[in-house]
Amino acid sequence: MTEGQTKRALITGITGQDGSYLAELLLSKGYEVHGLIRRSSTINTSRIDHVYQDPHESGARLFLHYGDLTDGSRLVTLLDQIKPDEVYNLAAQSHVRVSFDEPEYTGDTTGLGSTRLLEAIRMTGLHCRFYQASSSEMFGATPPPQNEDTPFWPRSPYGVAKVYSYWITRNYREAYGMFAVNGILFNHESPRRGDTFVTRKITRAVARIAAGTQSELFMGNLDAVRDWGYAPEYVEAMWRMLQHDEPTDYVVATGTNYTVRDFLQLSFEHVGLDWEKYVRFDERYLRPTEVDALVGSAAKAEELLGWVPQVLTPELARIMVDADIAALEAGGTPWIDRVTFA
Ligand code: NDP
Ligand code: GDR
Repeated sequence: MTEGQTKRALITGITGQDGSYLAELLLSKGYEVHGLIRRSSTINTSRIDHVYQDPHESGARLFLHYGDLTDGSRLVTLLDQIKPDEVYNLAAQSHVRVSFDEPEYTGDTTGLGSTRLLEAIRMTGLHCRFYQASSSEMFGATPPPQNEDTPFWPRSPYGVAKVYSYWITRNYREAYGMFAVNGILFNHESPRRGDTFVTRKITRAVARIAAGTQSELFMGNLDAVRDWGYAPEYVEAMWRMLQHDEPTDYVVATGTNYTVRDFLQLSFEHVGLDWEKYVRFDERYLRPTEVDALVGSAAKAEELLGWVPQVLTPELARIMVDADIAALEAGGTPWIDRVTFA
């Protein structure tokens, strides 16, 4: 593309946590943004409704298209129609616990889905840049700190599928000279985090317990250690990776570590409650193989991209609890957190 032209991006997974923030970031930078959405019997765009524009309006820059990572021919027709400059592959069956229940489906979307998208780019002859949402779950049982050189030892069908996607992305870079990069992101959370991930499950419960509408919270392994960052900052790192001169892979993390128990304490104490009075154990939330500790080193992202995390886990817990209280107070009115991208 030539200087001064509007850049065009395609985001798979635009209805998810990261996709919604990334869409806002790119819109704020003047991009035309295209998102892949799945057909469902109920509308599933609540995270992006506040930025949606009627395509009939002049100046609309956000466009949604039906498609699915399991449907390779659709990816070809879409890419041919949109001709994006940048493709962000964020779509996945992203829940680790669920991947043990649905290993084959997880492999199909979280693994093979990336090949379908890369192959669609190759078949359409586009010279676009490609971002793959790789994960710290690929490191699995390899002890922290983890960086770009740490060996993978995935511990779930999800982690295994992400390792496959990581390598196919590198292979297309090496085989076809594509600008294809892996962002190896550690856990990142926000008020838009899916309800069944541990942080959001905790902060929603805290808001309800504080309001007197819930009395207990059932949890699994409280000893797991994670490196929890703030999602709006992590989508900025994704974008910076595709603006860099050379395609390479990066770890994105805060470098700090907290247990699930710590996150419980941080969240409950923000509303003046003692978590131990409310939390109960339920083995259904355990995983057949657990990832004990993930703590990343993002030195390369800092050096090459100038990316440094600002919001660390204690502040993140407060942001999420406050947002869940605000959402409860809004009653049935749709509520979404607002972020400002510089
Ligand atoms: P979410 O689960 O919030 O969003 C996943 C998105 O993928 C949704 O938009 C979902 O659509 C879409 N999707 C799922 N299956 C398909 C499919 N077969 N075809 C098309 N779209 C599909 O994930 P996050 O936003 O948290 O994460 C974004 C990506 O980053 C994921 O790939 C995840 O695995 C990865 N990742 C996330 C980390 C995190 O801490 N959040 C850390 C490292 C990696 P729908 O709304 O219809 O369900
Ligand atoms: P994770 O996130 O598996 O790290 O994957 P999740 O929040 O689901 O679990 C984190 C840790 O908390 C423990 N845990 C529980 N987890 C859930 N969901 N529910 C519980 O009740 C519970 N009790 C304890 C888990 O055992 C685990 O150790 C996330 C996803 O976003 C992936 O897509 C992403 O790749 C990784 O982060 C990095």
